[in-house]
This record gives sequence, structure tokens and C-alpha cells, in this order.
Amino acid sequence: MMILRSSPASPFGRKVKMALSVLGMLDRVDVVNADTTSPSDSIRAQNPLGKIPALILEDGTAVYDSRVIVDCLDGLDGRGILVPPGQRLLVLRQQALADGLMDAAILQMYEKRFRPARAPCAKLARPPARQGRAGTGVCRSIAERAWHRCPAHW
Ligand SMILES: N[C@@H](CCC(=O)N[C@@H](CS)C(=O)NCC(=O)O)C(=O)O
Repeated sequence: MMILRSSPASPFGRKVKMALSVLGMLDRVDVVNADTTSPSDSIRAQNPLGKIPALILEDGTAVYDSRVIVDCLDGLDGRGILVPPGQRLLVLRQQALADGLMDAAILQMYEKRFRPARAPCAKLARPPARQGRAGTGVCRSIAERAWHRCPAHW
């Protein structure tokens, strides 16, 4: 059995859970919640970055981050469903865009949750514009290209 270190609120964790679902691999993974704010949580030993998700393979190898996990799962599955060989660049670019959108949203959430009393710095004010551009990019990409016609899309 593999172990997925994640948490219910993590968008990157959900991405991996969706990948597992699409590949029909949910029953091969135990999800173990991680508390990234706790210094005693073993996630820091599994991923030096202290971030979730991390996938612990059956031989104990820890795989991170979510892009690498998705690629790893696709390789284990072997059918090329998530990252079809002929569309690799397009799909990975799409993933980078969606990941960037989530990064920007998470940054905003952390700013509110962990630094409520201070005015955000100029750099942290950039995510909304980035999210807007990224959202537009995702929509354009979906409208223009064929990745969503892969058999396992939702
Ligand atoms: N690039 C990483 C991003 C992962 C990430 O930002 N995870 C957040 C939760 S959704 C996290 O672990 N944050 C804790 C921290 O930054 O200390 C991935 O794709 O897995």
C-alpha cells in the first residue's frame, strides 16, 4: 500500500486524489493527514520542503511535489492516460498553469491566515492579477486544445 500525506483542504492534495481516481488507484493508497504547521509531523522527514502532498511508495521512497507524483502515478499505471505521450508538452504546460493559479490562491490565503494584522507587501498583492491571467489561460487552453478530450477527463 502506498501512503499519501495530504490534508482535506489542500488543492494540490486534491489534484493527486483526482489523478488516483482517474487511474482507478484510490484503493492502492492510504491517505494520512499531515499538519504542515507542526514541527513534529513526519512530513518534514518525508519532504524536506515540509509541503504536502507527498506520496510514499511501497518501497518507502517519498515522491514530491504534486507534478512529480502525477507523473509517477501515470508511469505506474502505464496507459499514458494523464500525460499522453503525444501531448506531453501541452499537458505539462497546462498543469504548470493550473499549479500557478493554486500557488497564487494559497499565497493569498496564507497572507490572510498567518499575517492578518499587517498590510500585504507589493509582491503579495500580485496574485489576484496572476490568478486572473492564469484563469483566462486555463479557459483559453481548454477551449483551444485537445487535452480535455483524453478519455479520462472530467
Ligand atoms: N508545488 C507544490 C506545492 C504544494 C503546496 O504548496 N502545498 C501546501 C498545501 S496545499 C503546503 O504544503 N503548504 C505548507 C507550507 O508551505 O509550509 C506541489 O505541487 O505539490
